[in-house]
Amino acid sequence: MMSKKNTPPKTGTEAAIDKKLVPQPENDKTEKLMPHTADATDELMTTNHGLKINDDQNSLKAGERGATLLEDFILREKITHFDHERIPERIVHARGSGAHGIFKLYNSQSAVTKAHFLNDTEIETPVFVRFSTVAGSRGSSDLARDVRGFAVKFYTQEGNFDLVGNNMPVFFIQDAMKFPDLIHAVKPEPDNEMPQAASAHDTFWDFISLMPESAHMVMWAMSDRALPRSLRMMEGFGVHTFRLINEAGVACFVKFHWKPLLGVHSVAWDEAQNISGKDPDFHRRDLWDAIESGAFPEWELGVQIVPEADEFKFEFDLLDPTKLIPEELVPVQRIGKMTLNRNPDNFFAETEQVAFHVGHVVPGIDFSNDPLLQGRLFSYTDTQLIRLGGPNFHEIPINRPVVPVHNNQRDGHMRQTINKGKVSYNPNSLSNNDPMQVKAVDGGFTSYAERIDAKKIRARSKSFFDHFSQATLFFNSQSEPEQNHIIDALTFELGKVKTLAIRERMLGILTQINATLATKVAYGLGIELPNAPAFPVNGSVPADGKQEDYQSLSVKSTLKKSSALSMANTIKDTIKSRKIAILAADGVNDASLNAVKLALEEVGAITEIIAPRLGTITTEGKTKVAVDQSFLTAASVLFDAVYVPAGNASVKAIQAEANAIHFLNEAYKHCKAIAADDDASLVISATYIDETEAGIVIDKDAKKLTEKFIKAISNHRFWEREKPRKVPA
Ligand code: HDE
Repeated sequence: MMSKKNTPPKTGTEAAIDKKLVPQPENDKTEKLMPHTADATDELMTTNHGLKINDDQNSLKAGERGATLLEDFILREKITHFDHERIPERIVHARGSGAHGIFKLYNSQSAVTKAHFLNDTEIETPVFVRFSTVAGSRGSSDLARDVRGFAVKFYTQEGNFDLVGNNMPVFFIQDAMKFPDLIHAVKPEPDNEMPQAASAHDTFWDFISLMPESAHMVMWAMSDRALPRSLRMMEGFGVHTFRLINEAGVACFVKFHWKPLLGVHSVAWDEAQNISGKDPDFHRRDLWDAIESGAFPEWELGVQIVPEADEFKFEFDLLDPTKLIPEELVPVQRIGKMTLNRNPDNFFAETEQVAFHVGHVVPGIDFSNDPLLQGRLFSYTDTQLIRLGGPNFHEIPINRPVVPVHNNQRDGHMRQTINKGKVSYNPNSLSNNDPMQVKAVDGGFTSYAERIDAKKIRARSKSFFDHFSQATLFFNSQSEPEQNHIIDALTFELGKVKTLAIRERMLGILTQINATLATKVAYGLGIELPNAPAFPVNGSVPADGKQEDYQSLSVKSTLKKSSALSMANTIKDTIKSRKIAILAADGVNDASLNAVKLALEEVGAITEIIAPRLGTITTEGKTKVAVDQSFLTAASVLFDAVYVPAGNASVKAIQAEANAIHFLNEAYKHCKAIAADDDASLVISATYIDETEAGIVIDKDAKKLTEKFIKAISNHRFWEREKPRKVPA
């Protein structure tokens, strides 16, 4: 029998058909349209032109000790390709992590939109999602204090729909004209390129302190929302108001939401800074591991629908991206579920080369006149031209729609399609006018015929001038610990600002939001609270700026609090995929270890045994148990909770291990659930842990202990423990 090695290499199409395709094909037709993946298993090594390679270890030389010959085309091909392996990183959102999945609709939305994938509950729409930070470079830490990008590409049967959103529902600026300024201000300062992936520096706060419209977003960015526990535990928002259009042509406004089924959870700032050192890939790893282990992340797609007739019913302008629609005013209807169930095969080919664009819409979805959205409609294609090197980036496998593409666009860098025939224009008679344009009734896209009758003008609507009422609403809606975290974050960030005038100006903004907030930050900064400035702030308007662009109206939100804005009100009913550290050593008690470990795993948690050294530990009952990590490689910040089982020798060893005591103290400091067998309380007494506090579970009875421990872990954190700040670690 001929071995596989002797069979000729497969053609690209053959290779594509027997591989996992991207995204999963649904039938032969889409399969042929789908990108090729390559899997070298059991294949021969060739050059890029198909020549079989005989020696991949040595370059061609003039004798064993001689110079390398220019003739070595194999070496040159390999090195040349290597020299060109990098492409420019994204100007913003450079650091990202991606995953494949599917979207399934709960019930038809045909009353409001004609988009097929939102009409037919039978359709499973493939999706590719890319999560990102905004400010840092590709290699920066996942745990920077930052907004997270939440971009979803739906590969629908009517073409690709991209929902390119963030994990915060508003934005810093109202007009696309200011975006380059915002990004220049937040990026590392251009003289010394510092600091990386951080907003805690002069240029960012200089700009922000001069832009009162950013006040609401600043509250979000300084809140724990900027420090997600996991990408799987973040909300997502389309931010802008979009339009939905139904079959009858009736439009309504819509805000898109993603609601994570695991709840919305964050880490502490001190923890985030530690994680950045211990595991800068923390979020990327968490997403990857969850998908590999079958704990597929899920979000429900939510919509807030506003009839066109209600456009002017709100205290704010629906077109203003610094405003959200409180859920108390317009409830979020959950219309479908997205499940991420497959990791990419290749980071570069998929996560790096994916090109999102707010302008990728399908019939039934349209834009509003939000001036930020309007600017984005230009930017996303433009940026791909430089990043992906030319106009054919839509042919890159991850960007291809699952439906056929036919038009008269031709040629350009790296064209993949081989268009047949002479005709590349329309109208034509030589090819029967093919490809033919499509009537609206047959699915051709038509823009919503919004009536426009206006003068050309460079100005902002006065309805955009209320800059503070929703910033105040957000702050007032937070729990006390969440408010304290915002105060701490602002004190930290402004504490890193060197220019006193910037700090003072920012305090002026904070006084407009909440007096206590401003007073506490001023105290932390050791400066006097300035008299609340009425905008425009004196001296804050650029010399050539128009006064009215910097005005702020004094508007009070009628709504005093919105419970959806606080993470304290999130779902806390699961410990699925949470990571629990079990601190053990030789002599650990079998029952005390196994009962709790099994019970936690049964409800979907992941446990790891941390011991003084790697290898195995021997239990009291003489069983050998594999150690997952030693105290050298593990860190409490990478876990959600800690358990210390009984067993005399083990307890003594853990008590004597400085790193174990530090581990527990740190978990305590970060307000995590901590449990110990009653017989392990010697360990607890060597720490700062106060056994009487919430989230500390000590029990002799393993069953009772597990019940209480599971409840405590699902609560995520016990922020009330933070106040006394007893832990110096
Ligand atoms: Fe983006 N944004 N953005 N943005 N944005 C980009 O496009 C831009 C804005 C968002 O994972 C870039 O392909 C302008 C708001 C995400 O690949 C670029 C303005 C929101 C991602 C760009 C905004 C976003 C980007 C850089 C103001 C939340 C990552 C690379 C008018 C609703 C997508 C790229 C991914 C990426 C421009 C504002 C979300 C330069 C001009 C508001 C999630 O085109």
